[in-house]
Amino acid sequence: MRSPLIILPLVALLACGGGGSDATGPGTTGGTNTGGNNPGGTGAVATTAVDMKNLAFTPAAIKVSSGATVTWTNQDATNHSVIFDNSAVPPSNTVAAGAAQGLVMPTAAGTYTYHCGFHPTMTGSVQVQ
Ligand SMILES: [Cu+2]
Repeated sequence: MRSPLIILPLVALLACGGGGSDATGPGTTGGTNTGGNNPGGTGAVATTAVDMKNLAFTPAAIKVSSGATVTWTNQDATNHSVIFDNSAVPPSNTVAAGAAQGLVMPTAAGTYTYHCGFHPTMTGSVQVQ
């Protein structure tokens, strides 16, 4: 008569414990966010076109395929540039008002951050998948 009462709590404990540890198992190596299904990501937009507008990169965070060419278009009335923090991507020339420039992204997966050489507060990132 007592055995069903003992078994039920055990089943509940096993179900909770198993689910929790499985969910946190992968992705413990840290480093840059290269996960394809990371829910805590930056909300990167899948596009190869970025506007320089109102002293900001829009969208600020994008994701592209390996080796893609990303084009920045200056919609402002002042000069901008695109300087990647990783030297794997050569810096852009000065992008004059109304002009555009494309840069070839690396083939290695990772998130590459950049800023404007004229306006250090202008920052963005490209996630290469
Ligand atoms: Cu700028």
